[in-house]
Amino acid sequence: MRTDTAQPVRLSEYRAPDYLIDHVDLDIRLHLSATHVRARLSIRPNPLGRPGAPLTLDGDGLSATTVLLDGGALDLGVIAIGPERLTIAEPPRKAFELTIDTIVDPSANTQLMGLYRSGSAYCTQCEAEGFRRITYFLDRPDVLSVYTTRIEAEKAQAPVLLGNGNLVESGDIPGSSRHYAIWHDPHPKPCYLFALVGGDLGSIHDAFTTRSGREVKLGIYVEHGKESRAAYAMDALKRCMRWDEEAFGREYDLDVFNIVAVSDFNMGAMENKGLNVFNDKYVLALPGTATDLDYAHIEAVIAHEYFHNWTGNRITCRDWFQLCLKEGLTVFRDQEFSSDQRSRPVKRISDIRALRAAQFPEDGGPLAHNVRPDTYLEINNFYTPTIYEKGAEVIRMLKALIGAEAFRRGMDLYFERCDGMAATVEDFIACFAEVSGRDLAQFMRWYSQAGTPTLKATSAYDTSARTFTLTLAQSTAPTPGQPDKQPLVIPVALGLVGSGGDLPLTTPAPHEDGGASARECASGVFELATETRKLVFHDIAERPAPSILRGFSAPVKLDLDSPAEDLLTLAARDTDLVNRWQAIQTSANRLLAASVATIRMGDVPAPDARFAEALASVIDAFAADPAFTAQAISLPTEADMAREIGVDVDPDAIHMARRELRRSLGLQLQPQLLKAYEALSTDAPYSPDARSAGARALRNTALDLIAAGDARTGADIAMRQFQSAHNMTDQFGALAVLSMIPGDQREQALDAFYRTHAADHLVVDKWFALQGLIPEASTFERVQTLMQHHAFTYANPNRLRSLIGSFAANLTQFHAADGRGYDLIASVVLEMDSRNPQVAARLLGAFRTWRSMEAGRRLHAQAALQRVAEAQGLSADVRDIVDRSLA
Ligand code: 0A1
Ligand code: ZN
Repeated sequence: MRTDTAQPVRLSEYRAPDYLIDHVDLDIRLHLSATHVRARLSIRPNPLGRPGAPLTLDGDGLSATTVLLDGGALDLGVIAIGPERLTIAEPPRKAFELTIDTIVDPSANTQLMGLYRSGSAYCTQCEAEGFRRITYFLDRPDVLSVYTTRIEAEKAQAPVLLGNGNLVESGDIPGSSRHYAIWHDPHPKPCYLFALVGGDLGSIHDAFTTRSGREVKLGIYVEHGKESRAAYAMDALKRCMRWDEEAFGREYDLDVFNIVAVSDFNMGAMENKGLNVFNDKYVLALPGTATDLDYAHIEAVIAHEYFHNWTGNRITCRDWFQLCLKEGLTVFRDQEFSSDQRSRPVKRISDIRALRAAQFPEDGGPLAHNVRPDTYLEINNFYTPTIYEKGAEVIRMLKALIGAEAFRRGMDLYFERCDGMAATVEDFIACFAEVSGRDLAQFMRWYSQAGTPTLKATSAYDTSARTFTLTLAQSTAPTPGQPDKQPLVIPVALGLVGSGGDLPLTTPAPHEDGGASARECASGVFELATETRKLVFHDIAERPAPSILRGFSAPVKLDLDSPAEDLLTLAARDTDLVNRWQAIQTSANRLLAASVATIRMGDVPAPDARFAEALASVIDAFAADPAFTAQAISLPTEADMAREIGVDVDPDAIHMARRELRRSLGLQLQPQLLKAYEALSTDAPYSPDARSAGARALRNTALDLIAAGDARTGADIAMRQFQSAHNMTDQFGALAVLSMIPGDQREQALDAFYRTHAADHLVVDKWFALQGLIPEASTFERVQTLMQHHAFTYANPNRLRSLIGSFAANLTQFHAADGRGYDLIASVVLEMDSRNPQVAARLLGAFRTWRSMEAGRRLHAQAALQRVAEAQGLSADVRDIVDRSLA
């Protein structure tokens, strides 16, 4: 394991590799604890590198049994071999071949990086730096090679042998119980996209004909007996293949596309060329085992990995600083796909929620970093919401700024110009600058400046002049290492909502006071590129309610001076559904913030009748769009409130304020909620489509609010739903409601659920997760007891995340006033670190908001972090996170 002495890697120090590896010929003989790897590497000096430089190949925990140069043994004085590198001081100045034999132990690999075992299968994970755990290599994304892989294994143990690219040969090995398969991938790729799988797996097969008429064989490999659960993933795969042809003109480029689902995986999935490996939770679904949300995630992750074939694989990253080049862009692409398959505004709302829940706290805390970082200690710690989700927001803003048509032309140019390259963000942005004729130099700051900007909007209406003046101002608070911030280019999509709908946006000419360009007025997207900008709208006959940042046109915090009535107007009438939802959220945030303050003064908050009325009208109109209604009546979460409050956070006061608001709304709105609940009840067979899922979402959200208002009524309905449900969405929705109501009924329902689903690990994960989230003091003991449950294990990342990860996301209990929540997580991180540093480091990220807590909690959090920091032999992963968290 790499330990905590890692040296920083800096973007400014990038140098082209001194050597290139054109061909990689692998012969991998799979054995449980001693797999033999022979790598034949065709190496040549890079004309762009330093002539005569030593050749240093990366390793991680390796030892070589043989090293041959052009078939001959190497002198010990010429070569140095250690676990972390293999160096040849004076390699030939012309092309040569290096043959390296290594032996690795997949069964002992608990880090799940490199070659490891998941269940009874062999599989690999090489991004970011896992290939160096298989063989010595130039493990960097700008070294692209053509791979041929021969895989050999016991036929009984691994009848299925899969590799990248196309299958060229397979057969038995005469006189032995073993067999082999040879795979060839004609597309040069970096080693992080290498993969192999060997195992006794079930599979389903299908085919896809590309628009140019090529047939691609599709296969999804799963545990035996789970084949029927892969059907939805297969359907999603075919839909996203078609979509990429239509939306981006991208066709698939091999004869086969295989997906393998494994249950031990550090992340969601991996886009290895032609052989995607998935965490099985993003593949397996049946109505009785997966919720609507699971189905939506499967669709999105299948699409995400598939879309990487162009954005990531055909065009890869020059170095790991450019990670957002593939990840932000590919998230943007999968979001667009899901929007087209489902409801665009509802998808946008859930993406906004996710961004605020995960990325905003990262950007506002000690782990804040640029969308393109300048430096890193451990690259595995940069698979973050900032790289992924904020990275996608940056692409979305680019599209808003230059328009859909120029955006598409820019993408076309990028695919044409950079195909086969290891590219940079500059290469990408240059394509859009070229097609749009715009100078995007300032836009690049989105990549190099961390922190969430605040956009402050103030407005004034002049009745006699019939003008409406909107002043926009931006500011970004300092982040670690960046005390001074520069203005960004912020696209602000705007509407002025009058009594009869949107008012025309007419301003003076651009150079005049309050002016804007014709393009801005026509598109409704105004650019804030300086610290402040004033916009004056003419011929405004009545005071409008400004709808600012429609569609959440930029990843900023909006500070609005709009009066409560304006928000209610928007909640009722904004043509932009995202802002209609946002107006309700903003109203709720204001009420909740006031309640928290009241509670902390020792008083009782008063209910707000107007807000309840606004929600009542939203619920009354549910039939038009149940999925939207479900989002609209879901109040900000406790974590949302903590973020809004920002400093001196008291989770217990937040919990009380939210509980009180939900109690009063649940009671007042009970008739409307019951009506919607009943109206949406159906005996129709389960279908995961967006409309049916939306109906279930609203029913479950309504039930949740009913129970918040009146626990007895809610529990009765939930129990009935729990017992009669014929799909997991309804069953788990009911269980989630019951889990919030203390008493025997809850325990019985939890027991019954476990007994029914004990054999299904993905459902058992849900059972663990639900219990870690209960906002009660007894949850601490419950979690400790569950850690002794025979189904709990540190060895499986999903299982660890389900119980411990959910507890770490439980605002009141993780941040318990006596610090025991912090201690528990710190202890689990330390326990986990020697086994799987990536998962340990990610869990430690739960502390990212510790400085925003009130003083008592802050001290406890700091002490827990210090305990981690002082531990001996920490991994580089945890060392990096703990040091940044404490800095
Ligand atoms: N590139 C993958 C994410 C990923 C990154 C690292 C991994 O190592 C354990 C695994 C997957 C994606 O964006 O889906
Ligand atoms: Zn990705």
